[in-house]
Amino acid sequence: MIEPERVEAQNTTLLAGHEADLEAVAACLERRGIDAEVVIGALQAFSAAAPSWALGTGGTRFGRFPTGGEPRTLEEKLEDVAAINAVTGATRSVSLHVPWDLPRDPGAIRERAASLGLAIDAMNSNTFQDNPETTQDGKVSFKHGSFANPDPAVREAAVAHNTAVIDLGVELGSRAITIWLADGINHPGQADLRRQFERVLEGLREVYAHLPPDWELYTEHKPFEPAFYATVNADWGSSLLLAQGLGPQAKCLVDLGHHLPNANIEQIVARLAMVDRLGGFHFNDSKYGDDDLTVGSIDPYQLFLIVRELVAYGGGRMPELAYMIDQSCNVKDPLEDIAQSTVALQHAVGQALLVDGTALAVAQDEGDAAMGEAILQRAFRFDVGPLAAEARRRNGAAIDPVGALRGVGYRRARIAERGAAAVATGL
Ligand SMILES: [Mn+2]
Repeated sequence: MIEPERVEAQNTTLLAGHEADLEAVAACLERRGIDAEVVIGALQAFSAAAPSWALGTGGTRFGRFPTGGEPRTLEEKLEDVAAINAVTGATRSVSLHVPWDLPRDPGAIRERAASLGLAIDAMNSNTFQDNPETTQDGKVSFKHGSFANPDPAVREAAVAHNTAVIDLGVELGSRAITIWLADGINHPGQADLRRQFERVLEGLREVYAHLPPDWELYTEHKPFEPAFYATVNADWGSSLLLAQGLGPQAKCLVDLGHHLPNANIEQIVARLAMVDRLGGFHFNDSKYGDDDLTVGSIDPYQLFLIVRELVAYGGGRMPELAYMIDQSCNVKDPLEDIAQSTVALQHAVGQALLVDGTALAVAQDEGDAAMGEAILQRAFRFDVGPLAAEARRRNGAAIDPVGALRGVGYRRARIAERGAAAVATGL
């Protein structure tokens, strides 16, 4: 737990400089006819969930090098998310992955989260591995897929797991389930492409039928890995077909890393928004594939263009979607990594809010490509740092989140408390 007074103490030495920067930026915006207070307010309202599985160090099949002091239990994971929120003020919920997180007493977890100022975001099911809790203690296996499996007993187990995740989510106060399926094939001829899709849709229909009326179901697409020849829900088109085949409570979730290189993700966002099937977001960045790198660390302009589409969908403000940071860090302290991603998101949201939509529409109607691009870049190149910092400060968080985490010695204290060898469940 990082008490607000300790964060405030970290802010003290930065405050004078911050206030001078903020004043300069607000004056600059005023000359453009923009009220800095409106942007700061919108940034204060923004929050993205932290994933419970990214609080420990990530790894690849080649190795893993733990940070030390990783959370050993779900309760400790909640404490770490609360610590991130203490410095960002924009991490007000946590997304759980079942059965990596399997609370024995969901009511107690819900209360513990609430006492830390956290809500439970979308639930995530897991049929991409065999776990005793999901495979009837090994009676079935997801080796050849879950919903797409040729064996009806396996398909039934997949449905049962997902409905159990919904039931658990109801007890935790969640309102959505995100389903990412590993279903697919590695070899031509291994399964029928069309039949696989039909089976997945049939299975998801059973899960959909189990949804409470105020819930949503998100289908998350990904082109490859672990299936390296043909993945069932490979792209936004497949995801949209699934959502449309299920009903109005089914929407698509866009994970930024789940696209082939050079895919125009902002256009995908615009398409899904156009048909009101945009449900959730998993933010990260990538250079080659599903790299799970820090948000905005590789291509901040793409992130800005994507968030700009969201703001357009929201009619000038960020729409209320299920936002989550989905990343995995192999070398940084995972908490610092999520804090950095949150700051990057705040910057992208701030920049997107500065776009002059009216002038942009005029330029587009006049076919003025140079002006249209200039309007976007004018917003992108503006330094919204002081606005984001002020939003954090007003939310009781840190002007410099990573500096504050280090300043209060959060990791050092966790290593002392949990041990250098403590390893979190998850990726
Ligand atoms: Mn994801």
